[in-house]
Amino acid sequence: MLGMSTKGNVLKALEENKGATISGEELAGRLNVSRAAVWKAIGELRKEGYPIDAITNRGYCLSSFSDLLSSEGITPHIAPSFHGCSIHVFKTVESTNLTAKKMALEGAPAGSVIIAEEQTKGRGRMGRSFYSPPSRGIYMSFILKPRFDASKAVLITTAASVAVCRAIEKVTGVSCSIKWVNDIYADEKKVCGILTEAVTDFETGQIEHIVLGIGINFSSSSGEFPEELSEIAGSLFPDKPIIRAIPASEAIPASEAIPASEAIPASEAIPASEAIQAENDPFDPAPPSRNRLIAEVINQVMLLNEELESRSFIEEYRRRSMVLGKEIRILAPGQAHEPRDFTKGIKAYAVDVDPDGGLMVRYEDGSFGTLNTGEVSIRPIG
Ligand code: BT5
Repeated sequence: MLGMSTKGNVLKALEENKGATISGEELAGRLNVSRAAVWKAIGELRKEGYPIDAITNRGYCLSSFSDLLSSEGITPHIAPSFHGCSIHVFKTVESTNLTAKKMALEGAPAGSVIIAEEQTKGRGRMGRSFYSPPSRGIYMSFILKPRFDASKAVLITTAASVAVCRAIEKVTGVSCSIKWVNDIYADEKKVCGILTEAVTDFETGQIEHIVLGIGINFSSSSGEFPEELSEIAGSLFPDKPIIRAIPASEAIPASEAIPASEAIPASEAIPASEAIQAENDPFDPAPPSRNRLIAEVINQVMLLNEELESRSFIEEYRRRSMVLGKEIRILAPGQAHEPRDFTKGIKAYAVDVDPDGGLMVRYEDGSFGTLNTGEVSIRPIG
């Protein structure tokens, strides 16, 4: 992980000016380090895989196609009111929910967010697994403190579903709907799953923290999913171009001195205020980065988490629901593994979503019932 090192600071400055050129002189001045230190940091970042162009007489430019996860790349997009969130980015973990639970028990505060490039044991509900390949997805877990009656913690999942839809739409333009209770669909394929878990105090038995885990398929192509998911899973950018990787031979040796051609007169330095943000450039072919989407998920989740009690998002949840007004099958947990078999389960009609996020259904005999989070899986018919 990058700390507050020169490398981290250089990365932060490049991420803030992604797609634009910033001179070595400007970087050195801003960070109060030598040009040589900047040059060395650029070399290290390139070795880590960051596509950074060094443009003679102008400076450095982080390609707008760069898509490596880092807190430096996420933070610039976090809304000011949530700058208190502490962001932890890992390369590989078993499950970000597991790491978050451990960190919560060790005292990590509410508002901490744990993010990984890859999960080796990504988890779904009821012991199911969540396919979590490197570079292609977003795997993140929030440590949250339940603000009120913990039995209403299910509302966190409901609110998070709405928050993730808003974030995806805002950043990528891909429209999303929600399959009760925690699946997000785009183009009839599942692009996101949410797993909420409670962290209980061992001694008191009280719920101390809620861990909210969100997995988003970002750029897997349809052929990349394992066979058993090929019918179910989709991603936001199935045709996303691969980032330009810089061959190792081009990596700058740390020992290399600054070439004379690199000396940029101060007058030519591009002021940061003039740097173009890739996101605002309609001609920029680069799709939004995972860092950008992660930041927006944080913004939207934290925002709705403050409004849990008012249930302001329930109406939007209903509007985004894929199942309301449809005939559904209510499957027992074991049956949920057989997605294509619509003869199984109990037939019902999805009537409404209640203020606590429960699904109100009408059974074939005309009786009504409310399904609560985690009890069942459902599949819309036809
Ligand atoms: C979920 O469970 O969809 C919740 C997934 C939560 C994943 C996040 S990632 C960050 C955090 N850390 C974790 O370890 N987990 C959370 P469920 O509704 O039970 O759905 C699981 C089912 O979805 C599987 O049985 C598969 O059929 C399907 N599935 C597995 N991987 C998938 C993927 N990548 N995309 C779409 N569907 C998938």
